[in-house]
Amino acid sequence: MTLSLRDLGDSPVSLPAIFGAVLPEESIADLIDLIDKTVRTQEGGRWWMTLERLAKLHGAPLARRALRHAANERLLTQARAQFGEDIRFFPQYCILRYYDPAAGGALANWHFDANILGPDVAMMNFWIPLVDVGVTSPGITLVTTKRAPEAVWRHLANVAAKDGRISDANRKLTLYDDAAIAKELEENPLHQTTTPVIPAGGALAFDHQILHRTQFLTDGMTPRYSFEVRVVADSVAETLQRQTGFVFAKPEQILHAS
Ligand SMILES: O=C(O)CCC(=O)C(=O)O
Ligand SMILES: [Fe+2]
Repeated sequence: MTLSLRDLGDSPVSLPAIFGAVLPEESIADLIDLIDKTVRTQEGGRWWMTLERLAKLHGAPLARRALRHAANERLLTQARAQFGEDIRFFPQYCILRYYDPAAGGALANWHFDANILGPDVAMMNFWIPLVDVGVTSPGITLVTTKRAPEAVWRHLANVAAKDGRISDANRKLTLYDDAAIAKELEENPLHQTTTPVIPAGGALAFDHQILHRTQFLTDGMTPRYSFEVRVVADSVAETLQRQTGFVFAKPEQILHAS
C-alpha cells in the first residue's frame, strides 16, 4: 500500500494518512530552534523531550509555544473530524525529537502507541517531521493493516490486562522483537509495510492500533528533527485524567494562555 500526500481537509480520512503542509515555514523554523536550544543541550545525551518535561525545565510558556504551532486551525479541524468531536492534547506524550543516525543507536523498534494508554483508548498521533524524511533522513515504517499482526495485538492486550492499562512496569514488554515481527509479516501476506516520504512540516497521522517503528537505517542517513503531537477525544479526557493522572489540554488553553 502506498500512501499519497493529501491536504488537510475537514472530513475524516482513513488512517494511516499523510498530509502535506501541516505546519508553515515559521513554525518549522521555530520548532527546530527550540529543539536545538532544549532537546539537544540537555544532560545525559537524551535526544527527546516531552512537553511536560520542557515545561518543567524551561517553563510552561515555552511548552505552550511549541504546542501552539500544532494547534493550528487546519490540524485541529482534521483531528476533530477523526474523532467526530472536540479533542484534547496530551502534553505528557507530545514529544520533540532530534535523532542523528550517525551517532548510533536505534530510535524505536516495532510497537503500537497503545502501549501508552492501553489498547481500548482511542488516541491519535500527528507525527510531524521538521525535515524531509523517508529517503535520506529516517522516517517511520508502518504496517498498513489495523491491529496487525493479530498475534502481536493480542500480546499487547494481554500485557495491558494485567492491571487494566499499560503501566510503567509493563510498558517495556510491549516493544516487539524486530525479527519476530519480520517473520510474522513475511508469513502473512495480508500485512504490508510502508515508509512514507514526507516533506518537512507535513504529518503522518496514525492511531494507537497501527504497528510502527523508526525506518530501518541505511548508510549515510542524515539527522532528523520531529514533533509528535498526540490527541484524544474530549469526551474521554476527564475520565482518563482521573484514572491515569495524565493531564489533557484543551486547544483553547493552549491558544489563549500567555
Ligand atoms: O520517531 C520515531 O522514529 C518513532 C516515533 C514513534 O514511535 C511515534 O511517534 O509514535
Ligand atoms: Fe510510536
